[in-house]
Amino acid sequence: MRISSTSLYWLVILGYLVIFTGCAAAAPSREFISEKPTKDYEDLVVGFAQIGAESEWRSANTASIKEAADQLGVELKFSDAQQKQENQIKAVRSFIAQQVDVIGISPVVETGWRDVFQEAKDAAIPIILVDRQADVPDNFYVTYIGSDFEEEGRRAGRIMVNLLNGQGNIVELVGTINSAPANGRYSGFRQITGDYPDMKIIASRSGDFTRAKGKEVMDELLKRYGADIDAIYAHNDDMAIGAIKAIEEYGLKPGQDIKIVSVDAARLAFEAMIAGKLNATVECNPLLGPRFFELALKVANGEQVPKWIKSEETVFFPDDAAATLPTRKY
Ligand code: GZL
Repeated sequence: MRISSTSLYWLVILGYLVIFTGCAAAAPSREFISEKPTKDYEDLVVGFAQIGAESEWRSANTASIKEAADQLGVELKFSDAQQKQENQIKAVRSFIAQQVDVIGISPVVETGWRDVFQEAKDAAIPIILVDRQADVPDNFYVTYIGSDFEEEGRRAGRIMVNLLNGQGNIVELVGTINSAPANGRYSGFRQITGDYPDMKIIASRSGDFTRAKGKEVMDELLKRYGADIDAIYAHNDDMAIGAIKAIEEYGLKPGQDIKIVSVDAARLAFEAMIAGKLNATVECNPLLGPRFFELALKVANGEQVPKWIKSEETVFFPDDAAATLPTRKY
Protein backbone atom coordinates (compact mmCIF):
# COMPACT_ATOMS: atom_id res chain seq x y z
CA MET A 1 0.00 0.00 0.00
CA ARG A 2 1.54 3.32 -1.09
CA ILE A 3 1.20 6.34 1.38
CA SER A 4 0.95 9.73 -0.27
CA SER A 5 3.48 12.40 0.77
CA THR A 6 0.62 14.43 2.25
CA SER A 7 -0.50 11.54 4.49
CA LEU A 8 3.13 10.93 5.56
CA TYR A 9 3.49 14.64 6.48
CA TRP A 10 0.39 14.54 8.71
CA LEU A 11 1.48 11.20 10.29
CA VAL A 12 4.84 12.81 11.32
CA ILE A 13 3.02 15.89 12.71
CA LEU A 14 0.62 13.62 14.66
CA GLY A 15 3.58 11.64 16.02
CA TYR A 16 5.27 14.79 17.35
CA LEU A 17 2.01 15.93 18.96
CA VAL A 18 1.51 12.59 20.75
CA ILE A 19 5.08 12.54 22.04
CA PHE A 20 5.03 16.21 23.15
CA THR A 21 1.65 16.19 24.91
CA GLY A 22 2.50 12.84 26.57
CA CYS A 23 5.73 14.28 28.04
CA ALA A 24 4.00 17.46 29.11
CA ALA A 25 1.33 15.49 30.92
CA ALA A 26 3.94 13.38 32.75
CA ALA A 27 6.07 16.29 33.92
CA PRO A 28 4.68 17.92 37.07
CA SER A 29 3.92 21.59 36.64
CA ARG A 30 6.18 23.94 38.62
CA GLU A 31 3.83 24.30 41.55
CA PHE A 32 4.09 20.59 42.28
CA ILE A 33 7.95 20.45 42.31
CA SER A 34 8.69 20.15 45.99
CA GLU A 35 11.11 22.98 46.83
CA LYS A 36 12.05 23.71 50.46
CA PRO A 37 10.29 27.04 51.22
CA THR A 38 12.69 29.96 51.79
CA LYS A 39 12.77 31.02 55.42
CA ASP A 40 12.65 34.59 56.61
CA TYR A 41 13.91 35.91 59.96
CA GLU A 42 10.46 35.43 61.53
CA ASP A 43 10.53 31.73 60.57
CA LEU A 44 14.07 31.18 61.87
CA VAL A 45 14.76 29.21 65.08
CA VAL A 46 18.37 29.52 66.31
CA GLY A 47 20.10 27.95 69.30
CA PHE A 48 23.09 29.83 70.73
CA ALA A 49 25.49 28.19 73.22
CA GLN A 50 27.21 31.15 74.92
CA ILE A 51 30.29 30.68 77.13
CA GLY A 52 29.20 32.68 80.16
CA ALA A 53 29.48 36.24 81.50
CA GLU A 54 33.18 36.29 82.44
CA SER A 55 34.03 39.71 81.02
CA GLU A 56 32.72 43.05 79.76
CA TRP A 57 33.42 41.73 76.29
CA ARG A 58 31.22 38.66 76.80
CA SER A 59 28.37 40.74 78.22
CA ALA A 60 28.53 43.01 75.17
CA ASN A 61 28.61 39.97 72.89
CA THR A 62 25.53 38.48 74.57
CA ALA A 63 23.68 41.79 74.40
CA SER A 64 24.48 42.10 70.69
CA ILE A 65 23.11 38.62 69.96
CA LYS A 66 19.93 39.01 72.02
CA GLU A 67 19.18 42.53 70.70
CA ALA A 68 19.69 41.44 67.09
CA ALA A 69 17.37 38.43 67.54
CA ASP A 70 14.75 40.69 69.08
CA GLN A 71 14.97 43.31 66.33
CA LEU A 72 14.86 40.73 63.53
CA GLY A 73 12.09 38.61 65.06
CA VAL A 74 14.25 35.47 65.23
CA GLU A 75 13.27 32.81 67.80
CA LEU A 76 16.47 32.56 69.88
CA LYS A 77 17.12 29.70 72.31
CA PHE A 78 20.03 31.00 74.41
CA SER A 79 22.14 29.15 76.96
CA ASP A 80 24.86 30.45 79.33
CA ALA A 81 27.40 27.71 80.12
CA GLN A 82 29.09 29.47 83.07
CA GLN A 83 32.41 28.87 81.23
CA LYS A 84 31.98 25.07 81.40
CA GLN A 85 32.41 23.00 78.23
CA GLU A 86 30.11 20.24 79.48
CA ASN A 87 27.29 22.79 79.76
CA GLN A 88 27.89 23.97 76.21
CA ILE A 89 27.80 20.37 74.97
CA LYS A 90 24.51 19.81 76.83
CA ALA A 91 23.11 22.98 75.24
CA VAL A 92 24.04 21.83 71.72
CA ARG A 93 22.37 18.46 72.36
CA SER A 94 19.27 20.26 73.57
CA PHE A 95 19.19 22.42 70.43
CA ILE A 96 19.47 19.26 68.30
CA ALA A 97 16.58 17.65 70.20
CA GLN A 98 14.51 20.79 69.60
CA GLN A 99 15.43 20.61 65.89
CA VAL A 100 16.49 24.26 65.61
CA ASP A 101 17.36 25.53 62.13
CA VAL A 102 20.91 26.66 62.99
CA ILE A 103 23.22 26.34 66.01
CA GLY A 104 25.62 29.12 66.98
CA ILE A 105 28.37 28.51 69.52
CA SER A 106 31.37 30.30 71.00
CA PRO A 107 33.48 27.28 72.05
CA VAL A 108 35.00 27.96 75.48
CA VAL A 109 38.04 25.87 74.50
CA GLU A 110 39.33 24.64 71.12
CA THR A 111 39.20 20.87 71.67
CA GLY A 112 36.58 18.27 72.68
CA TRP A 113 33.86 19.16 70.15
CA ARG A 114 34.02 16.39 67.48
CA ASP A 115 31.36 14.08 68.94
CA VAL A 116 28.66 16.66 69.59
CA PHE A 117 29.38 18.48 66.31
CA GLN A 118 29.03 15.10 64.56
CA GLU A 119 25.62 14.69 66.22
CA ALA A 120 24.55 18.08 64.81
CA LYS A 121 25.88 17.06 61.39
CA ASP A 122 23.93 13.78 61.55
CA ALA A 123 20.81 15.81 62.41
CA ALA A 124 21.52 18.08 59.40
CA ILE A 125 21.69 21.15 61.66
CA PRO A 126 24.42 23.57 60.52
CA ILE A 127 26.84 25.01 63.10
CA ILE A 128 28.18 28.57 62.99
CA LEU A 129 31.25 29.31 65.15
CA VAL A 130 30.88 32.76 66.72
CA ASP A 131 33.81 34.60 68.34
CA ARG A 132 35.99 31.53 68.99
CA GLN A 133 37.15 28.69 66.74
CA ALA A 134 37.02 24.95 67.51
CA ASP A 135 39.61 22.33 66.53
CA VAL A 136 37.33 20.28 64.24
CA PRO A 137 37.45 19.38 60.51
CA ASP A 138 36.26 22.19 58.22
CA ASN A 139 33.12 20.29 57.24
CA PHE A 140 31.91 20.19 60.88
CA TYR A 141 30.89 23.85 60.78
CA VAL A 142 29.63 26.17 58.07
CA THR A 143 31.46 29.39 58.93
CA TYR A 144 33.44 31.22 61.64
CA ILE A 145 32.58 34.83 62.43
CA GLY A 146 35.24 36.42 64.63
CA SER A 147 38.69 37.91 65.06
CA ASP A 148 42.21 37.01 64.00
CA PHE A 149 43.63 36.40 67.45
CA GLU A 150 47.20 35.92 66.23
CA GLU A 151 47.06 39.35 64.58
CA GLU A 152 45.75 40.82 67.83
CA GLY A 153 48.79 39.25 69.56
CA ARG A 154 51.17 40.68 66.92
CA ARG A 155 49.64 44.13 67.35
CA ALA A 156 50.14 43.91 71.13
CA GLY A 157 53.73 42.76 70.56
CA ARG A 158 54.56 45.73 68.29
CA ILE A 159 53.13 48.15 70.87
CA MET A 160 55.13 46.49 73.66
CA VAL A 161 58.37 46.73 71.65
CA ASN A 162 57.81 50.49 71.31
CA LEU A 163 56.79 50.97 74.96
CA LEU A 164 59.92 49.16 76.25
CA ASN A 165 62.31 50.29 73.51
CA GLY A 166 63.05 46.64 72.80
CA GLN A 167 64.13 45.64 76.31
CA GLY A 168 62.54 44.72 79.62
CA ASN A 169 60.82 42.03 81.73
CA ILE A 170 57.23 41.21 80.77
CA VAL A 171 54.63 39.21 82.68
CA GLU A 172 51.74 37.78 80.65
CA LEU A 173 48.18 37.31 81.91
CA VAL A 174 46.83 34.57 79.64
CA GLY A 175 43.12 34.08 78.88
CA THR A 176 41.24 30.82 79.39
CA ILE A 177 43.71 27.96 78.88
CA ASN A 178 43.23 26.19 75.50
CA SER A 179 40.80 28.84 74.25
CA ALA A 180 41.29 30.13 70.70
CA PRO A 181 41.88 33.77 71.77
CA ALA A 182 44.43 32.77 74.42
CA ASN A 183 46.28 30.48 72.01
CA GLY A 184 46.31 33.07 69.21
CA ARG A 185 47.26 36.04 71.38
CA TYR A 186 49.99 33.96 73.05
CA SER A 187 51.66 32.98 69.78
CA GLY A 188 51.07 36.26 67.92
CA PHE A 189 52.76 38.26 70.69
CA ARG A 190 55.84 36.01 70.59
CA GLN A 191 56.07 36.27 66.79
CA ILE A 192 57.02 39.92 67.36
CA THR A 193 58.82 39.98 70.74
CA GLY A 194 60.82 36.88 69.78
CA ASP A 195 62.99 39.13 67.59
CA TYR A 196 64.09 41.13 70.66
CA PRO A 197 66.36 39.01 72.91
CA ASP A 198 66.35 41.72 75.62
CA MET A 199 62.55 41.52 75.92
CA LYS A 200 61.97 38.65 78.34
CA ILE A 201 58.60 37.09 79.22
CA ILE A 202 59.52 36.18 82.79
CA ALA A 203 56.09 34.76 83.70
CA SER A 204 52.96 33.64 81.85
CA ARG A 205 49.96 32.76 84.03
CA SER A 206 46.23 32.35 83.26
CA GLY A 207 43.74 34.84 84.68
CA ASP A 208 40.91 33.06 82.82
CA PHE A 209 39.77 36.36 81.25
CA THR A 210 38.31 37.55 84.58
CA ARG A 211 39.08 40.68 86.63
CA ALA A 212 39.23 38.78 89.93
CA LYS A 213 41.64 36.14 88.69
CA GLY A 214 43.73 38.79 86.94
CA LYS A 215 44.22 40.59 90.26
CA GLU A 216 44.90 37.35 92.16
CA VAL A 217 47.61 36.28 89.69
CA MET A 218 49.16 39.77 89.58
CA ASP A 219 49.32 39.87 93.39
CA GLU A 220 51.35 36.66 93.28
CA LEU A 221 53.62 37.90 90.48
CA LEU A 222 54.31 41.16 92.31
CA LYS A 223 55.26 39.23 95.45
CA ARG A 224 57.67 37.17 93.38
CA TYR A 225 59.14 39.74 90.95
CA GLY A 226 58.11 43.14 92.39
CA ALA A 227 59.72 46.12 90.70
CA ASP A 228 61.63 43.82 88.32
CA ILE A 229 58.44 43.74 86.26
CA ASP A 230 58.63 46.37 83.52
CA ALA A 231 55.36 45.54 81.71
CA ILE A 232 52.23 43.41 81.59
CA TYR A 233 50.64 41.86 78.50
CA ALA A 234 47.04 41.04 79.44
CA HIS A 235 44.95 38.96 77.00
CA ASN A 236 41.90 41.03 77.90
CA ASP A 237 40.94 44.31 79.57
CA ASP A 238 39.24 42.67 82.56
CA MET A 239 42.46 40.95 83.64
CA ALA A 240 44.35 44.21 83.03
CA ILE A 241 41.98 46.08 85.36
CA GLY A 242 42.52 43.42 88.01
CA ALA A 243 46.28 43.79 87.57
CA ILE A 244 46.04 47.60 87.86
CA LYS A 245 44.38 47.19 91.27
CA ALA A 246 47.11 44.78 92.37
CA ILE A 247 49.88 47.16 91.22
CA GLU A 248 48.33 50.09 93.11
CA GLU A 249 47.95 48.00 96.27
CA TYR A 250 51.61 47.01 95.89
CA GLY A 251 52.54 50.72 95.86
CA LEU A 252 53.58 51.17 92.22
CA LYS A 253 52.02 53.28 89.46
CA PRO A 254 50.28 51.25 86.70
CA GLY A 255 50.93 52.69 83.24
CA GLN A 256 54.11 54.37 84.49
CA ASP A 257 56.24 52.10 86.73
CA ILE A 258 54.72 49.09 84.96
CA LYS A 259 53.48 49.52 81.38
CA ILE A 260 50.30 47.65 80.46
CA VAL A 261 48.98 46.48 77.07
CA SER A 262 45.64 44.64 76.92
CA VAL A 263 43.09 43.43 74.36
CA ASP A 264 39.34 44.02 73.74
CA ALA A 265 39.02 47.87 73.79
CA ALA A 266 36.05 47.68 76.16
CA ARG A 267 34.78 50.80 77.96
CA LEU A 268 36.76 49.99 81.11
CA ALA A 269 40.01 50.10 79.09
CA PHE A 270 39.24 53.60 77.83
CA GLU A 271 38.53 54.76 81.38
CA ALA A 272 41.87 53.26 82.53
CA MET A 273 43.75 54.94 79.66
CA ILE A 274 42.16 58.30 80.47
CA ALA A 275 43.34 57.80 84.08
CA GLY A 276 46.88 57.11 82.78
CA LYS A 277 46.85 53.51 84.11
CA LEU A 278 46.76 51.60 80.81
CA ASN A 279 49.07 52.21 77.83
CA ALA A 280 47.12 50.62 74.96
CA THR A 281 44.24 48.26 74.16
CA VAL A 282 43.96 46.16 70.99
CA GLU A 283 40.38 46.09 69.72
CA CYS A 284 38.42 42.81 69.59
CA ASN A 285 34.87 43.42 68.41
CA PRO A 286 32.06 41.62 70.35
CA LEU A 287 29.17 43.19 68.40
CA LEU A 288 28.64 40.11 66.23
CA GLY A 289 24.85 39.68 66.62
CA PRO A 290 23.56 41.23 63.36
CA ARG A 291 26.14 39.49 61.13
CA PHE A 292 25.54 36.20 62.97
CA PHE A 293 21.82 36.17 62.17
CA GLU A 294 22.43 37.38 58.61
CA LEU A 295 24.67 34.32 58.15
CA ALA A 296 22.24 32.03 59.99
CA LEU A 297 19.41 32.98 57.62
CA LYS A 298 21.60 32.41 54.54
CA VAL A 299 22.74 29.04 55.91
CA ALA A 300 19.17 27.99 56.79
CA ASN A 301 18.22 28.76 53.17
CA GLY A 302 21.10 26.68 51.85
CA GLU A 303 23.08 29.65 50.55
CA GLN A 304 26.87 29.53 50.30
CA VAL A 305 28.75 31.68 52.85
CA PRO A 306 32.49 32.40 53.32
CA LYS A 307 34.35 30.09 55.71
CA TRP A 308 35.57 33.03 57.84
CA ILE A 309 33.90 36.40 58.35
CA LYS A 310 36.82 38.31 59.92
CA SER A 311 36.17 41.22 62.32
CA GLU A 312 37.67 44.59 61.33
CA GLU A 313 39.69 45.90 64.29
CA THR A 314 42.22 48.56 65.33
CA VAL A 315 44.26 49.70 68.34
CA PHE A 316 43.59 52.51 70.84
CA PHE A 317 46.02 54.63 72.89
CA PRO A 318 45.60 57.09 75.78
CA ASP A 319 45.94 60.16 73.54
CA ASP A 320 42.66 59.43 71.73
CA ALA A 321 40.84 57.68 74.62
CA ALA A 322 38.83 60.65 75.89
CA ALA A 323 37.62 61.66 72.42
CA THR A 324 36.84 58.07 71.43
CA LEU A 325 35.04 56.86 74.58
CA PRO A 326 31.69 58.59 73.81
CA THR A 327 31.60 56.84 70.43
CA ARG A 328 32.12 53.35 71.81
CA LYS A 329 29.20 50.87 71.83
CA TYR A 330 30.67 48.54 74.49
C1 GZL B 1 37.67 37.15 72.22
C2 GZL B 1 36.78 36.62 73.33
C3 GZL B 1 37.46 36.80 74.64
C4 GZL B 1 37.66 38.25 75.04
C5 GZL B 1 37.50 38.16 76.50
O1 GZL B 1 37.02 37.02 71.01
O2 GZL B 1 36.50 35.26 73.14
O3 GZL B 1 36.64 36.20 75.64
O4 GZL B 1 38.90 38.79 74.66
C6 GZL B 1 36.31 37.22 76.60
O5 GZL B 1 37.27 39.38 77.14
O6 GZL B 1 36.13 36.73 77.86
